[in-house]
Amino acid sequence: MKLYYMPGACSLADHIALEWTGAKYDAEAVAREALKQPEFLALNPMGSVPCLVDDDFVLTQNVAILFYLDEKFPQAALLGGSDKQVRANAMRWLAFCNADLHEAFVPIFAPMRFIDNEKEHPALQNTAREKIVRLLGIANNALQGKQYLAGVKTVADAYLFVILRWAVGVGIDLSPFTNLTALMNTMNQDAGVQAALKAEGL
Ligand SMILES: N[C@@H](CCC(=O)N[C@@H](CS)C(=O)NCC(=O)O)C(=O)O
Repeated sequence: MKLYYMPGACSLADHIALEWTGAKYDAEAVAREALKQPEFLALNPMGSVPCLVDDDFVLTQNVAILFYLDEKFPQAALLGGSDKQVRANAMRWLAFCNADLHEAFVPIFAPMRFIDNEKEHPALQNTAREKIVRLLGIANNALQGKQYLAGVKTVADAYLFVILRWAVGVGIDLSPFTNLTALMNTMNQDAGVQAALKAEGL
C-alpha cells in the first residue's frame, strides 16, 4: 500500500490511520505543482491528496480511504469497532471534519478560487474564519466530558487533529476551546500521530 500525501495536508489523517493499523505501507510526498501534472492526475483526476494505492486498486477521497482502511484492518478499530452507534458517530464526525470544517478553510487557503479581486480576499477570509470558529465551537461542545469525538479514539479524531493544526497555523486562538486543546494534547502524545508527523517532516 502506498499513500500519496502533502505534509500537513488532510492526507495526514490517512497517514495517522495507516500508523494505527500497524500495517506495512509506503508514503510518498507529492509537491503541490506535481498534483496537477498528468502522472498524478492519472491516479487522481481531482489533482489532490490523499490518494491510496493498494496493489492495482486506486482510491481517493479521505472518507473513502479511511473507511477502506477500517474495513481492511478491523482489528485497528479505526471507526471505533463493531458497535453500530459508535461507528455511526465516528462517520458523523468524519463527515463534519471533511465536508464542513475542511471546506471552511478553502477561502482562507485559496481565496482566488472564489474572488479574483485580491482586495476582497481579507473580507472573504474573515467570513471563513468566523465560520470556522463557530464550527470549532460545535466540536468543542461535542467533546464535553469525553476524550474523543465518538467516545473512543477513531479516525475522526485524527482528521480533527489535522484541522486543529491548520487553525493554529492561520492564527485562530484555540485557548477558549478547552476540549479541543485537550484533544490536541492527547493526539500529540499518541505514538501513531508522532510517527506520521515525523515521517512528514513536521
Ligand atoms: N474531498 C477531498 C479533498 C482533498 C483536498 O482538498 N486535498 C487538498 C489538501 S488538504 C489538496 O490536495 N489540495 C490541492 C489542490 O486542490 O490543488 C478529500 O476528502 O480527499
